[in-house]
Amino acid sequence: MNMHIDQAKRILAQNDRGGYTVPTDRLYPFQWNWDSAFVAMGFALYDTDRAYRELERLVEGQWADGMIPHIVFHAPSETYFPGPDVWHTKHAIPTSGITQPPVFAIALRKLHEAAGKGAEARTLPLYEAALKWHRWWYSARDPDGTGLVALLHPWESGSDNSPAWDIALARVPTTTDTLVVRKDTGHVNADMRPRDEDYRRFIHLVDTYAACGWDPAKQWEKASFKVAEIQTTAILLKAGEDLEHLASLFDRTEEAIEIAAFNDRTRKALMAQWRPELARFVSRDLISGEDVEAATQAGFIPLLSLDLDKQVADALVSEMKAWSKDLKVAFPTTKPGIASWEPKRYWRGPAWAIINWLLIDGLKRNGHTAVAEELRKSTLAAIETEGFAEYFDPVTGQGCGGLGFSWTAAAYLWLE
Ligand code: 2M8
Repeated sequence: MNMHIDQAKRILAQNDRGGYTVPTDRLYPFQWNWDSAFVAMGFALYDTDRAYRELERLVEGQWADGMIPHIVFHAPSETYFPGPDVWHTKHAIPTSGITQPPVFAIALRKLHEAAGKGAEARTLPLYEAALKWHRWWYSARDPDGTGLVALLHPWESGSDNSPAWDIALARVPTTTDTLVVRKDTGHVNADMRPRDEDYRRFIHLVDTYAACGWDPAKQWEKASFKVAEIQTTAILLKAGEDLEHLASLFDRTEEAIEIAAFNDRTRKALMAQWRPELARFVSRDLISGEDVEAATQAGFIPLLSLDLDKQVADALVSEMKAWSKDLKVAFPTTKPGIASWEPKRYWRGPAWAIINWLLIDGLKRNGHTAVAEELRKSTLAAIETEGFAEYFDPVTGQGCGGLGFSWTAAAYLWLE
């Protein structure tokens, strides 16, 4: 018996706060959106009831307009900033006012399949919640019908301080109405976290949207950060495929047609973001109208939801290999050696188990099984050596950030 499996399950149990799982104690004391979707997939392997609970508790935070917030503040905690008082949202259970990558429907399909006979009654309400959320993405975050969805805050990407945001975020003022009192740097080394200036801009955006009363149309108009983002869009498309599958399974024919139309539009739009000269896909800054050319992991995530021509897939894979050369742990979230690369600073270089998970699925989908297998083994080895850290320094392999981390545990269970 592999003892790491037991440890992974123990971490998920320790981070349980009553049907939902915190990412890690103290540093992240609430329920996070995409963390919970990954965690649900982990639970689906051995406890489907608990896996459903995870998604059901997340949906308690869903807004009337369909958005599922990035944080649900089920119970108070003083160990995190910004807490509910900063967001000024109006939902019965306090939540943040922004969202996160829609991994939810990917998890739901896996869970439905794992639960087997009789699962439909429990899956259906969650399917409906997911459909409402996908409709929200297309209406609130792609009002012009381009097929790519936009983020109005770097936190929505899940890759908070990625170099992908450097140009767009520099336009956001550092002034805030809210006093910025960081708690994260009391839990982990400040060198591993976003900078103070990033936090001031993050909070400026929160203040701006709170002043819009969290109305999507007003936010769209006032946003000084607006990026049509490929990592999120690629995840939305994969989730859309899984949602379409569930709709057909449940004989929801009209909904299946509606979702298929979303997916078709997005598939074409995503493909149009391929840049052969960079051997990557790129996001688009909707304020400047320019491509986001920063070299980050996001450029490879479309592998997850596109069936690429061999030539394109081969080019992506050889670029991925070039980035991983000489690293102890793949896959780096920023291209090693470039000016913005910082191997210990959060989303500016480190390797993350959940990103590897998405890439592994994408590599397999596109026929690169040997590379997928290599990445799977290196992810497991990193965890077995260093423990269930939030992320890993790709040069030294050191586990960094928070420890006893839920999504790293879920990734281990899934990839093992
Ligand atoms: C990190 O983000 C939060 C804000 O949402 C933070 O730094 O305070 C990111 O790694 C994000 O992707 C993740 O969902 C969250 C909880 O693990 O932490």
